[in-house]
Amino acid sequence: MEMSYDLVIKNGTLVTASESYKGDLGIRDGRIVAQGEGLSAADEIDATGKLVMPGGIEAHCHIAQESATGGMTADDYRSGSISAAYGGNSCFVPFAAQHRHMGVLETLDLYDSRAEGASVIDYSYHLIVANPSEEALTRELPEAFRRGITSFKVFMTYDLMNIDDSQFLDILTVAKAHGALTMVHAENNGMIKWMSKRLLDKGLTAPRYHAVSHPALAEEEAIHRAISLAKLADAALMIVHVSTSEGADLVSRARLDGAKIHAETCPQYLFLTRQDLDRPGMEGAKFMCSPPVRDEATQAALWRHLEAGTFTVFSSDHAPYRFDETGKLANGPEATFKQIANGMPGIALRLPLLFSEGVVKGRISASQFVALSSTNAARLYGMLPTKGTLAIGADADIAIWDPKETRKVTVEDQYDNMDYTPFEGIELTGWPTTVLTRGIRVIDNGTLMVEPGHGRFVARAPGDFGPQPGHRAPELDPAQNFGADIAP
Ligand code: DUC
Ligand code: ZN
Ligand code: ZN
Repeated sequence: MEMSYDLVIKNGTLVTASESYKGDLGIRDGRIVAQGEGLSAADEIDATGKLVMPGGIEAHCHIAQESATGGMTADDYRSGSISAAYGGNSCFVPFAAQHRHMGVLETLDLYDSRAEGASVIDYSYHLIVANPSEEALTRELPEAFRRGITSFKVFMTYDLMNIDDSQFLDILTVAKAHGALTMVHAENNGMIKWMSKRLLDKGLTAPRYHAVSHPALAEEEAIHRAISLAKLADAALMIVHVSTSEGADLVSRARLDGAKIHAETCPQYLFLTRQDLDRPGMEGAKFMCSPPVRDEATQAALWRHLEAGTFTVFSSDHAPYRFDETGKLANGPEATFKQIANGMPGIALRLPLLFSEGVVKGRISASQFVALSSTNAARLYGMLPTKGTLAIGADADIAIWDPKETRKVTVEDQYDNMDYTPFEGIELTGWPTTVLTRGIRVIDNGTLMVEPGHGRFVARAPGDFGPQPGHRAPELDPAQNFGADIAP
């Protein structure tokens, strides 16, 4: 019997995390049901000369989220998801941020109310845990897992958010018991506070001192400690937004040793430097994020780690605060670097930046691009094989890219609620032309095709974190030590 399809994507180059091949995709009821040649349907997309890839999964972004000091991001689930879709994403996983006075489940309810009916692409949340109370550890986190929230982030810095090492171990242990993934913002709180105070005492308050106050050593120390804690708990860990070569070296070493350590880096650490913070007046505030952007030598080292596989995921860390009194300038034009919101937008440009500088420039393959932008996030965060791949039976979450189109980035072409982009003026080759979520065109040749609410909540399964390819010390490997480690 001949299969019928709602939609066929014809004549494209299909790219997965492992290979590229010419073929057609048949889609029915929102899922990929066939791959082959000569498929046809009443509704067809001709993808001749285009790349047909799993839609991006943006796994680190801040949407409709208040900071601990109360500032709200400029993007909500409507504008954030539209901007993400224009940037080639068919799914995203923002944060649901617990603040210390809130319960975990209350936090999830709040974000449900913010996302429901608003998003144009599918979504889930990572939970941010700022108060790992007994109640949270024993009752609420297990309940969050049952609701399909299988990852959460903790902070080693920020007085209003950070947890101590033993609380970190508690969370790693609960996560391990459920197959959830702990994520960490790894910077040493004391070093940053100490540096900040000394700078402010000297009257050094401009945005450029933000970078000075977050030394690379603060990241290196915290990543080392986070890896050690994960090893002690024998738990998997994702180190988000790695910004230093020293931090990436530690991750790479830990992976070689067989620890289940994953890491992420972001476009700002590959494309911007601390010189951007030196712009006159408060302009530098546009480039403030934590951890801060570094220097050209660091950019080169992070690219090498990206090429070599140290980083499992490449995310935007979209944290949009406008350059006005609702955002960066909320504390006035004289604010010190401590009083300026940290973060920058990038949800729409993460993939074009990686494609142009990574794939077009020959640093990574198209399959590595798919792995870094979609498949690996789906695997770690419990969405494979429904999302993040072109397998039969997967959701038809697809991005069709024109690998030859060249455009210059301008703020006017952005669909977020921001009034600047830190990537203004960069010329990029390779842009998404059509993005589907569950077989429906969300973006088609520059036009938004769906209403807010097309996006649905994705209840996630436990992720797949390993095994790592590394080796154990022979003395500890039961297959090699002749039973010497087994007690008599
Ligand atoms: N951490 C993030 O992950 N994003 C924005 C700011 C921060 O500290
Ligand atoms: Zn962070
Ligand atoms: Zn972030």
